[in-house]
Amino acid sequence: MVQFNSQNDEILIKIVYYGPGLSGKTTNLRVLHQLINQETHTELFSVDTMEDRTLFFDLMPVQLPVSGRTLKFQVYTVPGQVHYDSTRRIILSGADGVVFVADSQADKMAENVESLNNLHKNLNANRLNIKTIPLALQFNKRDLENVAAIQLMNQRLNFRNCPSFPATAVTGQGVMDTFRRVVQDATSYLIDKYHLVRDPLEKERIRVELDNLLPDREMMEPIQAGARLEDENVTTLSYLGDEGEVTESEILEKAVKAAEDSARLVNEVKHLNAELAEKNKELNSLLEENRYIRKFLESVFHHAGLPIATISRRGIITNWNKAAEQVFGYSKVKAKELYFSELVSETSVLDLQTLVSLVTSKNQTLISKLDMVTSSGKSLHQSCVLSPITDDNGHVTSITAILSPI
Ligand SMILES: Nc1nc2c(ncn2[C@@H]2O[C@H](COP(=O)(O)OP(=O)(O)OP(=O)(O)O)[C@@H](O)[C@H]2O)c(=O)[nH]1
Ligand SMILES: [Mg+2]
Repeated sequence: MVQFNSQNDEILIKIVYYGPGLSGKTTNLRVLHQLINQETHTELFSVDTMEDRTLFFDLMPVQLPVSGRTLKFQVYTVPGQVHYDSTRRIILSGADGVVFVADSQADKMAENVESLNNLHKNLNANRLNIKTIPLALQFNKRDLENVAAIQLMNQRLNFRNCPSFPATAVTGQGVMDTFRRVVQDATSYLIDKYHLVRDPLEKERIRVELDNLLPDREMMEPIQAGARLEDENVTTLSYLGDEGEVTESEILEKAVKAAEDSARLVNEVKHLNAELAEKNKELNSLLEENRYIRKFLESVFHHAGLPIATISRRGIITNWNKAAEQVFGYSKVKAKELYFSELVSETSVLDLQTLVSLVTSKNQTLISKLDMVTSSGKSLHQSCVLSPITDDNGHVTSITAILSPI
């Protein structure tokens, strides 16, 4: 189902993990999720599980920026249990690469062979060819005692000499090797098939970049055998459709579509949350800066050697610093009950009114001389700087008065 979006150079590639029940397909995805999630923060979705048996599918979208393009891998597992054949067929539709996870235990060989035949049949049903589709084999559970020899597994299962990997998925061994190979093979197969890149050097660059993006690093914690999916960082989804008169395969197709939509939405929400957290961080640092500036201005205001007052549009004193308390003899509390004009002698009241209306209407700073009076009635000849304080719309909301003796 490779899809291209030429506008933003996106290539969508579908990889399916196939194999008999309990062979370790879901475990592979859980390990990949742990290893890849560190950089890509991708989500692992599990749609309908029961006691850790996949009933529908698991899906892990992996987005890798490679050589100016975005490669979007949709990595699926199918349910291995024999009776979920139609689900397997539908999930396989449009696959661009397959990993066949075989169970290495000697007594599971017949199930492996049956599942491989089933893969052949279902690929055919989707008009895909098992002889040409990018395919990797994984011989899993090598840690167990009763395993078949690798040579025998290759003889019985590797019908076309495709790459095969021994693995112990529960501890992560072999998981990334298998994935890296199918990613490389599917990508180069599609690039060649659709002539997406013609320059061989560019192709090689893509191969190297993909290899670097998928390094074989250590797992953080081994997956516990039998650990429930819900215990981990896995989003479980259920399909609750309104089926009506439709066939089984229509229901399944609808369900796959619905689950994919849910998975996409959960991913979008996750990214939006991450953006929101980033914005919050920015906001917090702005708040911190604002707090600092405020403290700085408060300190300048209170400790300035000159009397400073702020005056509301109605002329009432709204703030009053220490120097003003000392020079005029009014405490801050008392001053805030006064009109600024009460500090001005009768001869200067008209001058003050003119000054205030000019500062307010013209939104500009003015300097003038005023005769003022202290609380004890003493006259003070002062130089007064009146400056407007405006809101975000440029409207003057109050005035600052800075006084100094002449
Ligand atoms: N010993 C051992 N157990 C493993 C290994 N890989 C997976 N298992 C266990 O095998 C069981 C089945 O693994 P899953 O990953 O759920 O198998 P599955 O292929 O997804 O099974 P279905 O969803 O039923 O098709 C779990 O208990 C795993 O812990 C392994 O490498 N070694
Ligand atoms: Mg499973």
